[in-house]
Amino acid sequence: MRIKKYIANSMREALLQIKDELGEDAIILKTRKLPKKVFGIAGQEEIEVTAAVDEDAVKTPKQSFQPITLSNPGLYNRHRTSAIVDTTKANAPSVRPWKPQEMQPIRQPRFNTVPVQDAAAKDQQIDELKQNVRELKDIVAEILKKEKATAAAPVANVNGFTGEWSILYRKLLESEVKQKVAYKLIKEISGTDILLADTQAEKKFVHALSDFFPVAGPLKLKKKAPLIVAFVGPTGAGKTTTLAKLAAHCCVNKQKRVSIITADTYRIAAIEQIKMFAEIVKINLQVVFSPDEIQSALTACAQDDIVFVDTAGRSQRNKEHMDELVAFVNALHPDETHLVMSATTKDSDLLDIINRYKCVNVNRLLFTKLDETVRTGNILNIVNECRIPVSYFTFGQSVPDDIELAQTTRFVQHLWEGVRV
Ligand SMILES: Nc1nc2c(ncn2[C@@H]2O[C@H](COP(=O)(O)OP(=O)(O)OP(=O)(O)O)[C@@H](O)[C@H]2O)c(=O)[nH]1
Ligand SMILES: [Mg+2]
Repeated sequence: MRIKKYIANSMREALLQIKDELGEDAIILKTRKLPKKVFGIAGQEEIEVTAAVDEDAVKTPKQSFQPITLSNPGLYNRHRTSAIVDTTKANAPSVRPWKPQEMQPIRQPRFNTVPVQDAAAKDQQIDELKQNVRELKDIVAEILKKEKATAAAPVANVNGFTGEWSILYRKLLESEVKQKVAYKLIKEISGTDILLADTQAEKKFVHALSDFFPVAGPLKLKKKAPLIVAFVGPTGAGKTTTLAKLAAHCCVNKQKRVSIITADTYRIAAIEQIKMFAEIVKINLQVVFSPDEIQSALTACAQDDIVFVDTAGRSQRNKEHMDELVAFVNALHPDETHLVMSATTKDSDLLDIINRYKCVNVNRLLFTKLDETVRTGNILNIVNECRIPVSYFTFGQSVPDDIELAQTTRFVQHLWEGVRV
């Protein structure tokens, strides 16, 4: 095999060179364009062609024409015999006058035979594909089986827990429950059985979790006076949206007499927003600018079943703002004060918020934006630490839909969301 590279200005030029040198049997191995550069400036492109030929073919190039001899007059003579050979001479070779060959009918391609051959080949290909698919299915099934077996296999002795307890323990850690909280929970819930595998571990866990995760239950209306429900919490936590969800639910779905008092006069837009909502849902709205106005606002709502009170979101680290809030809440005497916090807030900040809002006697924790996180272990950490009951979870901006009553079973579902153990 002889291999050679040719560089030419065009493919045509290169092919002519190859044909000339290597003959017609040469094969093209590779072609590529070479940019011609002059001082770094691109000029006209050249073509580099790598060709190869069998050495024998080069030595004895295939001749397309036989040398013309008398014994082999060649194509030319066959046509022009009478013109270059004197047939009158005695030693003249006998030449048959050229006659056009009998015309053969042109064979039409037998199209019907081609698909038959292709169909057989196609069938074979399809069979091969089917076989491949079957093999792939087997492989996938095998992988899934192995994964399932690994997931189901009891994990030996994780921090002293075995069997399902160890799996639960790892799930808690993965959902970002603090190690010490997870350990305490599993230890207390598993009781004396910590070294035994318990097939009912998860059920037992959910059931017993209510001791560690208190929930407030639904709003309990009062017989003789409106239930006053205040929402406090850091800026943008979702106080107004959550208030609107609950107000709309109580008014439209439960047919209760509902009023809203807003003390969020910090931003003009906030007043406009809640006014528009109250008009749409046809709820009585009172706007209060100072704690002195609270009493008359409450009197105006005296016949209602529930009064929802919105407050301005201010930084809990600003003492002046917190003092203003305390003055409002003290004038209000709410039955329920829900501290609204985003589930996306980290543990240490949640704890800081709760500590700073203690001054307004928070008696409910309300977690918003569960739709924005896949790790809700922070909620368990904080609730387990402060033991304030949880009232609601919200999981979207849609009013009144994206809210649910806090329940232990539902919370555990949120907790396992995104956990792979
Ligand atoms: N994804 C998501 N967004 C929410 C949820 N609840 C509220 N929001 C959004 O969070 C933003 C702030 O909500 P607001 O209700 O205005 O919060 P706020 O606590 O009243 O805010 P301030 O009054 O300014 O302190 C808005 O864009 C809401 O639509 C929730 O559960 N999930
Ligand atoms: Mg607000």
